[in-house]
Amino acid sequence: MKLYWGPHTCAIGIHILLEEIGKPYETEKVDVQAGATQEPPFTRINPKGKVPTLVRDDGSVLTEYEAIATWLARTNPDKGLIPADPEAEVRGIEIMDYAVGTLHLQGFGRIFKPALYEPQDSVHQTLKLGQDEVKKQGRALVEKALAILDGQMAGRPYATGENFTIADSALFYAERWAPQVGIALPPNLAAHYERVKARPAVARVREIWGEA
Ligand SMILES: N[C@@H](CCC(=O)N[C@@H](CS)C(=O)NCC(=O)O)C(=O)O
Repeated sequence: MKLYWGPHTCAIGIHILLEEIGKPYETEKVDVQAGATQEPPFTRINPKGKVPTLVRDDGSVLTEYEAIATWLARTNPDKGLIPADPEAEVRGIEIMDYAVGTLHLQGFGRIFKPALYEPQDSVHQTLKLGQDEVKKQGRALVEKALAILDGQMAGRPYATGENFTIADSALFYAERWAPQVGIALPPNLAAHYERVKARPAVARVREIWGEA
């Protein structure tokens, strides 16, 4: 099994899950910043041009954060990375999907890559929505999403209750971008971020990523 990852990316969440599971795996660093995700040889592995990308032992390729996280959790049931209780499970999916689909891709996406979110067609280009405006929209989306997630995290150490699950890995990768763009995490998320960061698996990943 091999994880393709890039510095500063959401792939850290999947890397943390691999460390939590503790089975052997390989990694390959991709220079995402330099655009290596958008060209061969990487696009021959994942034509979507994104990390995380997981190549499994049978050679099949798995993409999309939630699919990879779910597969890792389901194939390692002893690790408890998906709660057994159905209500806790769906609340975890709810948080993970909001972290990936809204907080990351709608909010931080606009801040990190505003050009991709500017109107691309001739009709809407007349709106002259500049990159600064797109970034401003991104910040508003991030602040709203963080406030909602903060409410959901009240009174619980981890996203689904007492134990670390795949939802925490997603929440953690998104939380970690907030200070990088000058947005303070609200209190419950700040505590969650520190709690996850203190896990030995996270420390090992951060060392591999050259952050520790
Ligand atoms: N929907 C994808 C999004 C993954 C994604 O946006 N990855 C970013 C890094 S956080 C990436 O690889 N960007 C490289 C690029 O767009 O070239 C998922 O959930 O895995």
